[in-house]
Amino acid sequence: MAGSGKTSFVQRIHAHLHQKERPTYLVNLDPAVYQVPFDPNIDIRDTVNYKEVMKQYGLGPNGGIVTSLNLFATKFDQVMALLEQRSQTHDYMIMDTPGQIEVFTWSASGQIITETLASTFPTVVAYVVDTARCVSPVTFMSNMLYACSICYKTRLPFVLVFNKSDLVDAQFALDWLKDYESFNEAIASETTYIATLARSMGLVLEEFYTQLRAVAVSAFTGAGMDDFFEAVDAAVVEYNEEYKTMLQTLRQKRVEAETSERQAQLRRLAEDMQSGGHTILNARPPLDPSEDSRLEEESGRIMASFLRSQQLPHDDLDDDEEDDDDRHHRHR
Ligand SMILES: Nc1nc2c(ncn2[C@@H]2O[C@H](COP(=O)(O)OP(=O)(O)O)[C@@H](O)[C@H]2O)c(=O)[nH]1
Ligand SMILES: [Mg+2]
Repeated sequence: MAGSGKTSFVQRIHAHLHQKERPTYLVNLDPAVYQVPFDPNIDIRDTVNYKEVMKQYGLGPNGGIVTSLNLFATKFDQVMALLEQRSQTHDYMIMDTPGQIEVFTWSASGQIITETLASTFPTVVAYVVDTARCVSPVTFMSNMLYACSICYKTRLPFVLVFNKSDLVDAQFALDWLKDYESFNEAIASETTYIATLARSMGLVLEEFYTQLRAVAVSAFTGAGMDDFFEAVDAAVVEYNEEYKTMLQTLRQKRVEAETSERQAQLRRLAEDMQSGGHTILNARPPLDPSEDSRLEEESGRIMASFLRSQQLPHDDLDDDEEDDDDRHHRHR
């Protein structure tokens, strides 16, 4: 959620773990952020110039973020190589995401990034909510529906973080989650259509909400950080027990479906070219795996030359020689 304190929370996590002498590896995935209060080890802004992307493609702010993420996703294999290397010396790797959830969660690149991470590392989604923006039961329910949609979309273990608890005590929100009756009481006086809808949603999703791991924190004061890490540890156990196998199976199925679709397309193409009694191309068996990787290399080359032609800086991730410092000159 934009402005809920994600970036401040990442900074707090870093400070908290630093105090416990547990090194963290920080990644900024927000191309549009002006200033980051921590020093990220990997920064999307080193690879993609968001303002230039908007200018060159004639895009607005959200389109610019999605396109920047898409360009970054084409380099994500290099990021993964770095992360795998650094994971040997770092207990936690924290990704700070762009503000609007739909931009990250529902974009193709957001999905690629999340799934790629989750297929290699125990991955946990922390959904940061501004507690002050939850005090009305109707907005609270709308926030929880967002949380629910992200949980279903990513299929990853989830921690709901009620931030800014220094401004508003978040206990009411934790109570509403765990006990439908207390939520129902809070909304009882409202008779609008939307309040009735919120009541019904609460009832339908009661089971989901009571299972949800939720914590109250303050990125500002550092309150609730131990609770947060307790929730993360429990989420990691869940990842290892349930999600890992499911993600690997899903991934395998998708690869198989894509391969057979590609083969069917090639077969149809070969048949079309043979029609009319004049054979242009001999139908041949489906492509073998080596042919597949040749095509991938070719498309990688096309993408690289496309990026060059757009004069987008894109080669900053090539060098990972520096010890624990993957930062580069920023194009801003
Ligand atoms: N009082 C208070 N303010 C906070 C807290 N966390 C973030 N903020 C403020 O909320 C605003 C948005 O924070 P930011 O981290 O940029 O949010 P993001 O857009 O989700 O990354 C900033 O003005 C922060 O100073 C908190 O725990 N307490
Ligand atoms: Mg931010």
